[in-house]
Amino acid sequence: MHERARHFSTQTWTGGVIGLGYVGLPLAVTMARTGLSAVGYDVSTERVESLRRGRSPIDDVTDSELQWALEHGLEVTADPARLATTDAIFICVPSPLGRNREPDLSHIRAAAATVTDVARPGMLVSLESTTYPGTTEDLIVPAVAAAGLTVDVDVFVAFSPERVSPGDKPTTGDIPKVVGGVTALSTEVAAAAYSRIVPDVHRVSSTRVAEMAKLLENTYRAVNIGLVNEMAQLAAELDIDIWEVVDAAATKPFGFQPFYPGPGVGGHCIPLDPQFLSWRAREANFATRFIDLAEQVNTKMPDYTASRIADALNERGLAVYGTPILGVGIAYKPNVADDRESASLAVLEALAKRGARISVLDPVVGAARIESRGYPVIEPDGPYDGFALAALLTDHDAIDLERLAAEVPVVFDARGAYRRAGLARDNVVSL
Ligand code: SAJ
Repeated sequence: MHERARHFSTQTWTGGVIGLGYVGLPLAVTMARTGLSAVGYDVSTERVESLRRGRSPIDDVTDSELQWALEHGLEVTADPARLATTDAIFICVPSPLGRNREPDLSHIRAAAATVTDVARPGMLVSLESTTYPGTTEDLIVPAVAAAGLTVDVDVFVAFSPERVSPGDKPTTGDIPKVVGGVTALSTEVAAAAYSRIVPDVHRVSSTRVAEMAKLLENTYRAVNIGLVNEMAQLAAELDIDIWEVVDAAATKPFGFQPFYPGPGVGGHCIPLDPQFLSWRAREANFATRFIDLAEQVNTKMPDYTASRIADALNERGLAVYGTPILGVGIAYKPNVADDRESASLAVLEALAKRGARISVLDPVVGAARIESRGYPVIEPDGPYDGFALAALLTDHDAIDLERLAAEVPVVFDARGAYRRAGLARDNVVSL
């Protein structure tokens, strides 16, 4: 084993994390929990101040877990120079899409510039942000070269995709990690470091393989969600219950993974990550038809959902225009407070455009965020009267389905929640 790999494998070292969001903060806390030291750096001084006070900005790290880490080797700072004291730097910054759906690597570039300022001999630098194949070679290798360091001589460079699924367990420390270095030796050193943080490291031969593996994981989800969303529309035409169909198919113990229809695909991963691949493919004059078709189907789901809600009103002699509708759940998926890229909001916008009078109930996202989106707030304990229809768009566990169906004349269930809960109500219409 190379001396540097042995160092990461056997010694107590300090890991630096750039970006203390839903990926970086769990990683920094996990390092402290495994007995390593960690320096977490974020450009946001208010985020750093809040963290220093033991206030976690993300659901997957509790305040007490953060406080424990702060007392056991985690330092949080807004001073990038502190990263110069670390042995390894893990870049966990956002990688959004730009206005024309092209990769926006501005955060990764800024982190690379920080690496140039603080990198020193012996360091490992690992990029975790989701991006197109080739990014680590294009941006991180030049950054360490600009610091006068040479890969495999005095610095090691790798890519290791994050696999955090907000709101779902297991957490960072329990999920296998793919690790690919720019060279075999960088892979060995990176694998040695990550083996101290996660139980299961899967080595691959290059950063490009690791970058593409992440995109395949999420493209797989986007395409299969698109497939079941198209099946849902076909099933509705054939007057077949798609939820019953999926449950039946899911009894097959092999060769089938259930995906479920919904009002569309939200969050900051599934709608965006496949676009990194299709963007890179276009550069290679390659058409990624599955990605593009899935995106077409998924981005049309909010309008389709709104039209199905309009049908449900119409069948009861009601127009959308002027009708009070209760939007239930604006988070992008159940049991998270995040409403970024939420399809639920797109459905409500489509209904509001048709003149519906929308109010919103979302006990997880909370009143302030609902109001910031311009909707009147309905408190979790109600009352829910005065609405002609409730549109159940994100089915948080905290939502009282029975009360909703008892107090609102019609519930449009876009998530199959009533069926899953075994609640048969004749005033519930499903997607
Ligand atoms: N959705 C459906 N039908 C489904 C599954 C999901 O409509 O059958 C919708 C959800 O409601 C949500 C969107 O798709 O709006 C994305 O859902 P998601 O479950 O993929 O949740 P994310 O984006 O928070 O997390 C995903 C991770 N999820 C899982 O593996 C279950 C994983 O793909 C990545 O680790 C993560 O994105 C990421 O950070 O890339």
